[in-house]
Amino acid sequence: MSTHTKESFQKLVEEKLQRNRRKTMDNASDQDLYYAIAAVVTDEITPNWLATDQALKDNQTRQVYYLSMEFLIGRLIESNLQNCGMLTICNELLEDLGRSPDDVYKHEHDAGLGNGGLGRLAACFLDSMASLKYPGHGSGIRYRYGLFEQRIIHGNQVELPDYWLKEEYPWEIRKSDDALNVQFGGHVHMHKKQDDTLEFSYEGADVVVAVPYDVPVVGYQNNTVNSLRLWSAELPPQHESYEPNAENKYYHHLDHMRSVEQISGFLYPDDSNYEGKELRLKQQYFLVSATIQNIVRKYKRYMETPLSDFHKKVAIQINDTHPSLAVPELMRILMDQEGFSWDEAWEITRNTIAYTNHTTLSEALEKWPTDMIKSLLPRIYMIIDEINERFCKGIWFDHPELRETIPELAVIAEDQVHMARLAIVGSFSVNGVAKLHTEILKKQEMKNFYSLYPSKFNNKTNGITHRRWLLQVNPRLSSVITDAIGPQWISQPNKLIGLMRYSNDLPFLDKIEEVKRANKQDLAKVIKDRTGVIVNEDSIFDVQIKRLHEYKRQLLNIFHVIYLYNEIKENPSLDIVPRTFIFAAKAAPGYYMAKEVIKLIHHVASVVNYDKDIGDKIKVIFLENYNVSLAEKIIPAAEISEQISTASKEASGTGNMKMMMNGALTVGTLDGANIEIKDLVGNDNIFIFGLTSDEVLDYYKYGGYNANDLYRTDDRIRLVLDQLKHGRFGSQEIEFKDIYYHILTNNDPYFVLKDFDPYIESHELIERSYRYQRQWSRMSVTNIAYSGKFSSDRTIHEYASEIWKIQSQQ
Ligand code: 26V
Repeated sequence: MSTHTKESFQKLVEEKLQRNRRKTMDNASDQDLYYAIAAVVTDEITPNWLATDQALKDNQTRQVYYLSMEFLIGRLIESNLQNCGMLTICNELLEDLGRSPDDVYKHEHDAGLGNGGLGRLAACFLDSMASLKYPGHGSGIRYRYGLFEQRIIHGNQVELPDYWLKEEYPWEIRKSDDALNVQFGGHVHMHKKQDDTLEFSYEGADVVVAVPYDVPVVGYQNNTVNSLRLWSAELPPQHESYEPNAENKYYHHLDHMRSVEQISGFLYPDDSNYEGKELRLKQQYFLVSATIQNIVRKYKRYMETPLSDFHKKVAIQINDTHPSLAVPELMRILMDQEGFSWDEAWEITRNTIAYTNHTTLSEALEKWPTDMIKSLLPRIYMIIDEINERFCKGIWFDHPELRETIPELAVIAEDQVHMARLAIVGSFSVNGVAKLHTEILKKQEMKNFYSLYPSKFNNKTNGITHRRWLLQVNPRLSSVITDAIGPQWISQPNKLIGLMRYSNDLPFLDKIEEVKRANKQDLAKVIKDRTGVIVNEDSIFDVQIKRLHEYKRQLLNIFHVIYLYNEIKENPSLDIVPRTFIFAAKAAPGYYMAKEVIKLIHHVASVVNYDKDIGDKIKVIFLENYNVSLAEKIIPAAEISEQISTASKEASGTGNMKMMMNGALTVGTLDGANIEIKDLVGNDNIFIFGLTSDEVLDYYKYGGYNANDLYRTDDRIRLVLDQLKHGRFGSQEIEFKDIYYHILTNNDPYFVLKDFDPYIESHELIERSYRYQRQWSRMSVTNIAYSGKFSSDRTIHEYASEIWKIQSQQ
């Protein structure tokens, strides 16, 4: 950890300004300062990075690799400064110089290499692994374009490419020496060897070079630096088919180059309606093949034990099914390159790989057409086919009771490879991400697999890094907490429970209220700058920020807003506690309904925000381009956290945890981790409403719900829906008939109308509670106090001891 003083730190920054930017403190721009500070931090990190790596080699340590198509790390400048112990002096220095730290740090473009929860979870896990000194590394793709940038034009979402690498990215180091080849296409040849075993070779494959870029993952003030290795796809140096003189060859060459570089070109947006796109399959194999070859190479270089002990030294966690080709790829390498028999290779593979499931939405489950895998990855297909054969035979002979279910279990069925089934069969652990989610996997979605392998299934409730999501983003609250209970909560987040002693302490509650007020003022400024709307700083800040999806039910939220609007229009003197409804969400570019909802929110906003009868009783704010950095600004100011998914659909949710930790109260369904929040804080400190997951699942199974009945019998619902149909929000040309018809003709598949009444009631209770500020603040403190459980440190300890069997390197 750094021992710098402000003066010595300033000197280093000046040196970097001079050497790297040809500037002095006097003429340096904010951007120059950003790069100079990042360079100082890099110097600080590097010796520890080398030492962490060397110690793992010296100690022959068992390690884990977290494979993920997404790492939504956001900005690193502040967290790296903080974790090296230099954030405070850096902020002070900048302020002394009359600079705003925010203006300097915002020159780091968010690394938006993820869609949402799954990618951000991977980033929180990296932070916790390093901060707890676990030997764990990330492996992902260095997409040249991250998740699209969102602009809103006349209420419509427009997507722009996110070229995050336009300026130099100071944290990465290109490691050309460690580049590896990944092969696509071609043909497989079989040869019988003298001992009658088969040998496989490939011919005519296209070779793509995987070049790693390493990003340091800095532990919190503990001298540990792990790695996030991001792979970039490039053409081999002397591309064989290229003959400089032939003109058409030149164009062919350029074409080929483009197609290779596409592999790490952009991140696919998740529209949860799974589409088997060939380029996405290429990306997945590219990640998997480069990563596994790399792990095997490293093992052979540094481990003294034979490769047959691979699974004793290596665990590979796959983040959803996206990297599940790790199963056949490890088999391929062990058999075709390292000479293991099928049984030996299978033993190693099955004991190396562990799989996390993040969704039960059947429409999101990955399946690839067999023809696509066969032509793109012929050898991998042969291996999957063999895995499937052996697996199905095993059931037939050893589990006659499951014979009937073979079509639902088979890895290959109806000309498709089912990736979740491949991942379950080829791994030693299958985990869900919250208690309810794991139960649904065991009892419903994967029940036959559960009866086959009961001991593989386990739960690991998600978590978030409290170092970023509390300590870094909410310095005011952090210092109030530290003043009350001391700084131990930073390394032991469960200590936050000590705040319960202050839940009735009036001076403490005063401070909590002051903090929230100041954070709300900060956010109000951001809102004003970005939207021009002035919000009432005394209103309830009611926040729903997450990917836009029908199951997350932003529609229910905006229906509530419309209902309130109608109530006030009906009775302009209605005494309500003012509210600011804050939304931020990206919709997948091809997801029509999601985009309609964004448009609706905007049109409601433009009616409500400028209606004289409404005044500042209600404001509707949509902040565009939701990303990690925007979340960091909104969350500290949130008072109500909207977690209103259709029960059974949200595997866990992690935004719920972030807002709870910052003192917001949850209004939510009994879904995902909301249930575990409720179990901790008790019913009095959370607003739970709506159908339970059993009720939802029963409706799906047995029917019995009729949305049209509700439309007919509930005047409030009918009014809202009719307003959509008749263009009350919008104009002649812009109406929301499609939403109207979608709900009524498809029988409201996400139960928006069914949960409308209990949701309104919950909000009425929220309003009554908010009027008693003291009581509200007590509830808020209770939420903060119990949020320690949702630190990803707890989650990572559980993964480490129960799945990975790795030790902290104390
Ligand atoms: C699917 C696809 C399909 C095709 C193209 C790209 C793509 C990208 C991502 C996905 C799956 C997304 C699944 C996901 O994000 N699940 C969320 O995981 C969170 C962390 O466990 C959890 O808190 C959320 O409840 C869950 O929705």
